[in-house]
Amino acid sequence: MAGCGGSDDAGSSGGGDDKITLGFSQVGAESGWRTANTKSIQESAASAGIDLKFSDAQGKQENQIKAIRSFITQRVDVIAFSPVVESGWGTVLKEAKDAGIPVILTDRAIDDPDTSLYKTFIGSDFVAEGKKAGDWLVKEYEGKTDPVNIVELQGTPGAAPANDRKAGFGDVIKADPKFKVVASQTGQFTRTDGKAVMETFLKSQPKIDVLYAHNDDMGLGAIEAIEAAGKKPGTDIKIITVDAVKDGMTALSEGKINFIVECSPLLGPQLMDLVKKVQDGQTIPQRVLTEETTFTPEQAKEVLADRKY
Ligand code: GYE
Repeated sequence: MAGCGGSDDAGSSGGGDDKITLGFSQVGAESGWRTANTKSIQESAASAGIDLKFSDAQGKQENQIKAIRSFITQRVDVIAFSPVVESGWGTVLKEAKDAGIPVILTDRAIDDPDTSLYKTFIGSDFVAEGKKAGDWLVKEYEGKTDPVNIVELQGTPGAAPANDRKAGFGDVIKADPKFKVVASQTGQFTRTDGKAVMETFLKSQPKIDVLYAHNDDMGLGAIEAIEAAGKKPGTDIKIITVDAVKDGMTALSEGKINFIVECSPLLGPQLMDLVKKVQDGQTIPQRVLTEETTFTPEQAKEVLADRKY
């Protein structure tokens, strides 16, 4: 198993000490958000005195399923994971349940209707994030009647934040027919793909007014493509992204991005708290929502110096 980052006293769970062992399966390292999320989880496990077995799935569901099975075999106390896609978790989570190991969903949801497969889901409301992006756009073009051509860079296909950010945004803009999503494709939440797909959009679309990218990294990649095409990001093409990581906030403060919807990756402290409560047999809420805001370029300038990630 590709485990690293935790302590190396493998197999100690259930042994002499009363340290909680947490098996955590991470999506990968696709974005600035993910890197900050991993750091938050590793640091807060260390300071909470939790023995973390960390596994990086490199973007593959099959690796996550393998990691979860390995955590079950190792008899960890609690399993937490950030599901790369929404579907296909029933079998392995049933195995964890049968083994009596509680599971916590972190960051991303699953679509299984059986909520007894996990104790809680901690993370953002991605539909609300998409709506905030749409609300900004509606305001920005208030009173105007000309068509607004939008291109969309979607996250990983099948991932909750990709599905929900698309849905929330679409829900808001459909109220006004001047808004047209003329092209929408996945950029896999990465800078490289964001850039490559934006290049094809720029070639195939005669007029692009707005780019909506499901995360900062794809938006940052797209900015490179826009500049290479001799256009000014933020002016010739307005850009909305989600996350608010430092690189995104920097581009926002420079006017290259126009609006960012925040999605906080700092889930570690709350997760460790929930792990302790679950281990303790306490009842915890089925859903723990992350608190988030939005940023304009002016607001980005104010907070940029203190932005930790
Ligand atoms: O927005 C994106 C990352 O699941 C909320 O995954 C997370 C998303 C985040 O790759 O940058």
